[in-house]
Amino acid sequence: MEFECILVETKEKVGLITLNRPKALNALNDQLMNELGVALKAFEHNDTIQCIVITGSQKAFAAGADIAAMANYSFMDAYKGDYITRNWETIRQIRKPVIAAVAGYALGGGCELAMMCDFIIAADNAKFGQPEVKLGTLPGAGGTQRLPRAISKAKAMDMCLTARMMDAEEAERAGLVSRIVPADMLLEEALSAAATIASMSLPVIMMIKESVNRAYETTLSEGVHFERRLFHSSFGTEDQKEGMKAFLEKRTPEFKNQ
Ligand code: CO8
Repeated sequence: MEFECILVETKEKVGLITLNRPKALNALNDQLMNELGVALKAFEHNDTIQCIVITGSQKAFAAGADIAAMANYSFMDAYKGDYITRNWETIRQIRKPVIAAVAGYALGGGCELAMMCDFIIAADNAKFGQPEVKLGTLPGAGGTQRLPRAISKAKAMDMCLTARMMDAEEAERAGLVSRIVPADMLLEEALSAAATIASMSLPVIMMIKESVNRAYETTLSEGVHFERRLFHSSFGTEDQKEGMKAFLEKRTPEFKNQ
């Protein structure tokens, strides 16, 4: 498939998706969301790829859903149409790790897209916000649900009700982003983190992702039980044998994803 709204590259074991509608600050329209879904699924099914990075431009990761596209929607357009469901949750179905590398604006659906990734690395110029209230609507892709889990109810309410933006420093303090890097180092840093992840055992990476995500869906005791079973099952992999043997032999492990 030819892409027009995103750029797709591979860097050894890392798949890189760059949102690319610069004139609209990467506003997330139907076409972009279609292409994003196709690219994500292609990386998911590509045996060479072990980690995915989604990024935007220096000015904007994404300034939200495309306001021009939805401005005249009726309730029925919104409720029955597939714009609203188009690949917005696809990213949650990807079992390989997905890193959001965010510079500039991550607003509305852009902030929600970043939060759907497994973690966010922010450039020092990043700005996060849920400004939908200013448009007479509210976050529709998980903003009111994922923000409180990520940064507390108080800050989530503040951001969603006042539409104020959070800069990178505050986002890191609040736990929304895992690290901040200088804007011109963002991609390098994100690709390096992705390459580190991609050097590990893919089945184990997938188990870790599944287990951490389970923490948001279940009780502590059920979550620990789930983790314990995955821990047990890791002993059925060749990679666990190789990882522990390599440690004892003081060498770098060679994982085979088996
Ligand atoms: N949609 C469409 N076009 C946009 C968007 C957007 N979200 N954001 C920016 N643009 C366009 C502008 O219209 C402008 O186009 P043009 O040059 O043709 O006039 C171009 O991008 C550049 O934008 P600005 O001139 O405004 O640039 P500034 O640097 O002055 O301002 C801002 C940058 C602050 C980011 C500003 O553009 C802005 O406030 N944008 C809107 C942010 C916003 O409100 N986002 C939330 C959108 S609603 C949403 O995301 C709901 C998600 C629900 C998902 C539901 C799934 C189920």
